Amino acid sequence: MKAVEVLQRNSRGAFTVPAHGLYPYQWLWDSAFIALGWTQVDWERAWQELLCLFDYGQGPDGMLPHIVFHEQSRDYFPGPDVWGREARAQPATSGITQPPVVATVVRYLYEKDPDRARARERARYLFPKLLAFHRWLYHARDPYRTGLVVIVHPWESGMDNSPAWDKPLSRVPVENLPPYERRDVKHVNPEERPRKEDYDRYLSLLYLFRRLEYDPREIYRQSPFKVVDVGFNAILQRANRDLYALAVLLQEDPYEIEEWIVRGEVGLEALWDREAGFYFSWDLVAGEPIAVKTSAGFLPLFAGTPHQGRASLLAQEAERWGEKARYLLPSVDPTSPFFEPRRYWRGPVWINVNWMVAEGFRDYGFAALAERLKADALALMEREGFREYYDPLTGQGRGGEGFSWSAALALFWTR
Ligand code: 9WN
Repeated sequence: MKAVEVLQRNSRGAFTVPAHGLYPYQWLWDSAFIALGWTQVDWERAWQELLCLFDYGQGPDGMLPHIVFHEQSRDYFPGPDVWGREARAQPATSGITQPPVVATVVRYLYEKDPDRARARERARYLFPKLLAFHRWLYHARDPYRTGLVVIVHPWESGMDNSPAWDKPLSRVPVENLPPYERRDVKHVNPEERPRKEDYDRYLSLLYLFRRLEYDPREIYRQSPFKVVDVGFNAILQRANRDLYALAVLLQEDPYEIEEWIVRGEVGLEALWDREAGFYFSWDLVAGEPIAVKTSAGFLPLFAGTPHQGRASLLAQEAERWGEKARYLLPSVDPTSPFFEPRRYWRGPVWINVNWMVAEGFRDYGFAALAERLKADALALMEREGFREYYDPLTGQGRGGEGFSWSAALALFWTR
């Protein structure tokens, strides 16, 4: 199937499901990448994807949920009944968020849409909503104004079962859960998905947040999983820069955003581990760095915060990963004991990560490496189709098929 056909098949009017069957709703960061793909087919449809996300998903406090449950579906668990937020809004949503890449995408749409009147109108409409989302992130997740926000659930990282979450997640007490039936393993080989132990803890966190009635202050206080994710914060830092640029272009006051950028840069660079020569996430509950090398550690390049010396060390690190893995960029250091080439976020290549990291390397002048990340991503998709992820050793496609953000980024990257 062609990339554009994948998007058309997964389109549900004004939003796009990440994969038919496996993921039957609208996801936050998926929609942002997907909108980039739609720009190559239909600019109006690209804007609709984002309008739909904000109009139906955003809460009155500015929060953007990781899932908007537009339709009823028995294909996915946990659904709206488990989250228990139907009374708050229709359509119902989840009660946690996801990496805030959306401001970066809105900036791109605003700058490149050939219909200037539409671009201005839509960007003006979305700007206060983006601002409200970023404000919510700081209020809810950085109450002590450190410049970095925490995630309270592995799903918020978008890199759900990254080995970086193993230790912090192991501290989450498993509740006496109501019996549940996973649907993901009906669509995908269980060896390519998280384990039952992980799901029990994902759900235990969900039920805790539900009992706390999704009150952000209580969630921040009581969540046993509280992590400063380097990937999430790097994406936020980049998004702040793009939001700042939008503010200037739209003649809005950029002062508040500037403050986030200044503090975010200091915070992000404090996640650099000098001994390892790499960026690590931080476990706020244990008060220690999470010394596991994952692809999230390259994302500060996308944020533009490292100085050239650190960027060079990251380039050398990527080259080392590339000696071991046929295809860049594995989600976990392929020389580490955590590396599992087939399982979800524990080794496979993900197209969206390749795109963000390649943008970063290109901006820092590592053109050959950026090209390799792109060429590898395109080769994988050419060979195996638009899969959710790929084995970095063999190139074999894994997880969902007809995956929207892979198709979208293939279109966008070859524009
Ligand atoms: C939970 C939709 C989402 C992506 C995430 C990816 C996966 C969901 C799941 O699918 O997560 O949000 O049920 O496995 O990890 O990054 O947004 O494509």
